[in-house]
Parts: sequence; structure tokens; C-alpha cells
Amino acid sequence: MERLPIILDTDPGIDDAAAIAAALFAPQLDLQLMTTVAGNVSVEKTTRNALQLLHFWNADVPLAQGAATPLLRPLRDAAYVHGESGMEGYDFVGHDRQPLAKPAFIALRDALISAPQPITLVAIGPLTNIALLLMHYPECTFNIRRLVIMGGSAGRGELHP
Ligand SMILES: [Ca+2]
Repeated sequence: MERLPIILDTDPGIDDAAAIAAALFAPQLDLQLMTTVAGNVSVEKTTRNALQLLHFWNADVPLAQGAATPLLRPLRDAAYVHGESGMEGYDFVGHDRQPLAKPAFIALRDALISAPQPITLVAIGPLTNIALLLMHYPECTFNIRRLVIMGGSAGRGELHP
């Protein structure tokens, strides 16, 4: 089976932890990069949670930390839903994993321009990293196969004011 190359942009969060598991273990998918963004909780926490999850599943996927705030408004997190850490109730073991030494939108550009075939971008957090990528490197769009989004709402949905 040919595996679909994907990049996952995420803000874990317990719900995103389930999506990360699917991205790692679905035999149809080839997860090449993860990027984090502030959303459910701060980007430091979503990055820590994402690294913890990669360690927990013994997955060797590079991860880059992304935007700490939205572009046009202050951050309003959802710690009231996900708990202070974003993964409340889970205790992970220690590890020494670190994010890449470049921000997410640069890592996204590098992955896209060097990819031998177009990559599907799966964005399941706020779209700030994707916006930065497209603002700064619109030439990368040629190598985005699809943009799959779970975010935004036409009514009730992701954001409860
Ligand atoms: Ca999410």
C-alpha cells in the first residue's frame, strides 16, 4: 500500500492526542512532521504534550514549535476544558526530546520544498502556522496536496466564548 505523506499541525489537548495516535498508527499514513500551535493551552504546553505523546508511542517524528499567539487577537485558551496542562490526568515519564531548532512555519516550508511528492497538511488546531507559511512562502503551495482542517465554525463548535 502506498502511504499518504502528511504533516500534522496540532494543539494537544486530549482530543488531538487521539488524532496523533491515528496519524502515527494508521497504515495508510506516513506522518513526516508535526508542528504545534497555541490553542487548547499555550504553545509551550502543546509542544510539551506533543513531545510526551511521541515519546509515549516511541515515534521518531520531527516536531517544530509554532506560533504562541494568534496573528490578530490575544490568545484565549481552553484550559477550562482540557485542564491546566492540556492533558490533565495523564502522567508521562521523563524524556529528553526537544523540538527542532526552527519555528513551525520554517519547518513546514523546508518539509514542503524538499518533498518528492505533494504532502497533505492536516491542521487540527488554530491555523496560525499555516497562515504564516502561506504569507511568507506562498511558493510552497505547489507541494501541498490537500489542506485538511478541523477548525473554525459556522455556529457552535470549536470556540465557546
Ligand atoms: Ca486541536
